[in-house]
Amino acid sequence: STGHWCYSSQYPSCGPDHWKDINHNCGGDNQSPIDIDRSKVSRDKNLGEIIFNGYDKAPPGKWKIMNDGHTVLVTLEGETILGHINISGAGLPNVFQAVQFHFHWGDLKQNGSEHWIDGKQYPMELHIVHLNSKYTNIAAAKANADGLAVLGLLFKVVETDNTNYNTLVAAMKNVSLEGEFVELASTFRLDSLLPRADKLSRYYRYQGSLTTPDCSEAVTWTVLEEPVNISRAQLDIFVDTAHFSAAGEARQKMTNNFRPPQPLKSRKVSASRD
Ligand code: B30
Ligand code: ZN
Repeated sequence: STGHWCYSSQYPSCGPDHWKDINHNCGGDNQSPIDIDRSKVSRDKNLGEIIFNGYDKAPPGKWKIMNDGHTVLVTLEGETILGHINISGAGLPNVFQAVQFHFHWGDLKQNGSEHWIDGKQYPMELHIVHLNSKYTNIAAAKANADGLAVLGLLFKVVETDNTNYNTLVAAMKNVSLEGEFVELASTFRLDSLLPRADKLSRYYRYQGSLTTPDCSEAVTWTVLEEPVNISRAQLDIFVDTAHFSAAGEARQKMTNNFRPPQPLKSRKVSASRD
């Protein structure tokens, strides 16, 4: 079972150090996230361009944003959506359908990415979760090493707002407590959340896991080298608005909802061509 897991910013007694006691998977040899040591990655010529399908238009219909008590996530699933937004290429064994995206962040003083590069943690990380189209749901996909492809995007703080994030930032206040959900004011092009189009061909690839319990080792990870720009003011809205706690509970800010880097063990990290 996934029992009663948490981040140590909520309760130290159920934080990442304890996850392996709650779910055996979390102590496995293929866990995520990792610190990507660029001096040790090997270039793999099979890692071509990521083919983004449906990322370039705002789909009809609605997207739901929710606070699930450990992150804020937007679900992309739904009759009109599933099958229209997907990724392929990039050495992936199939077409992978986008099902949801969510964030991991720190606090006013602490960076909050899950993946690190060369010993450096970034302020925030976006995960766009994709399901191998040969499986019909995440539960089935989780049981297989080729089940999921997660695209990880690191953030960098810059002076000016990234206005492509305005819809999300504005919605945070409506999902400040666990269990709250609303429809977003509008859908948008998913590629508007990414770095510039000419920066998408450089990425790192390795085989890993979900970064939360049950820590299923079912994820082909793609971590883009180029960070997404966001302003401090926008990042602070993530840090200040969301709570781990539900209505009627003692308020606990949702901060530092990241798992620290896990041992690489015998795995290899590959880099795409430029
Ligand atoms: S991650 O991208 O490795 N951080 C799940 C998907 C991606 C990642 C972690 C977990 C996932 O689907 N978990 C099972 C379903 N979740 C709901 C959710 O989507 O995120 C239930 C749960 O975890 O208890 Cu909150
Ligand atoms: Zn995640």
